[in-house]
Amino acid sequence: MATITQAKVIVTSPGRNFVTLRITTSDGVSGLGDATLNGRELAVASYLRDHVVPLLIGRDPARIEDMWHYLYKGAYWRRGPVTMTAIAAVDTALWDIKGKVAGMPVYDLLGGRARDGVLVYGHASGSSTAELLDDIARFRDLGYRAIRAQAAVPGAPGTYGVRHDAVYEPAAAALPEEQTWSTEAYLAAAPAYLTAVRENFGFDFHLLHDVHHRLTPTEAGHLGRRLEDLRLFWMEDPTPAELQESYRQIRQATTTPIAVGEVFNTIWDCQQLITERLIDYIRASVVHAGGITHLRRIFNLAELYHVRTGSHGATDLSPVSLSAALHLDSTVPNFGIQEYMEHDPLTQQVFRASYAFREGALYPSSAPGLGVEIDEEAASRFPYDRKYLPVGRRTDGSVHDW
Ligand code: CS2
Ligand code: MG
Repeated sequence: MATITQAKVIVTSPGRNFVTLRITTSDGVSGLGDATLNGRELAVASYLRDHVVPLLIGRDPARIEDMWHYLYKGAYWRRGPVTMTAIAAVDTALWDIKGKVAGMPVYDLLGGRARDGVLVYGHASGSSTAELLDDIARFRDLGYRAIRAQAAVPGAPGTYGVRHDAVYEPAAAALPEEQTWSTEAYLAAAPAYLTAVRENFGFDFHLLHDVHHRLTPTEAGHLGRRLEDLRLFWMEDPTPAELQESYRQIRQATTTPIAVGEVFNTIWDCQQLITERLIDYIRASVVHAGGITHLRRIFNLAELYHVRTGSHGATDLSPVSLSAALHLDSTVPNFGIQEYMEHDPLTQQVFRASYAFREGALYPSSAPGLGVEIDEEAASRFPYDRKYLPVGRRTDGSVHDW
């Protein structure tokens, strides 16, 4: 029986910070897991390096399910983004190893593909409606069949999701940038620019929008109702979801589809949202929701309640977790859509992924395992560079949800 002989935490910053776990077995097979938690990367690196890695050495890499429960229940302290991102990295690396040992892509270990291409969405944005419309046209020219639209809001310079460089990266400051938020300004602007998108491009592509946790349930219900004629694919994170039952009010107010969950890290964060059908899409991701093993449980629960998948896939989720996401997305019957932000060219120098983009979809690698590698020599050339996500403040100066 092979055993785990090494587990190495690789912290690198090619374009942005990433944490990657490489597990190697006595058979010389190694697997990768993404352990990146934007703005708190070193917390996960330490959780792995100082507390988990000593537990892995000598254990059987084939016993993925046992390992998951050993790390989840064995820690005593449960749930939370740091713990579940660390467990996710171990879990994903073990699936990568299992695929390599079996000589099969991970999607075949998960029951085989239900679809070839994984529908993805791009991210159009603009500092004005005109800029947004130009960006929408660009993504349509690139072949995207689903596009998220975000534009700046006059009076709220900290509006979420407006790209200022080639790659969108919100964690750009050495200390948290404090961004002003105005719900009134946003509720005046967003319906107008989203309407302009439909008026200029019609309805032959999926249009998505991310509210980014900023509204009350009442405000979110009002916005959803105003957007109904635009036939959004989804309205994302309309209100913070710690109070899962607050989504009942949004659900009662509007038929605009609702997506939530990129900040979730266990099935218990979304159990009520799913079983009461308060949402249409669950956004939990491989890297932050306990790995392939746990995310598959969330997706299987969601299937029973007609909730589809829509995993998070911003550039702060590495090519390792995107590769893993595509393998899982390929197999689940209730797949909805996969978020895709092309990584920085520097990131692509360090991570060698073999998924391919074609006609608005991503195609996972058919190589054994996940089909992604990290060039550790290249990674060593990009030392960690602490960055923080912004902090939101209302116009009266009080802290708001960013
Ligand atoms: C966003 C993310 O992709 C999304 O839907 O919510 O850009 C999110 O803000 C970042 O991943 C946070 O690190
Ligand atoms: Mg989001």
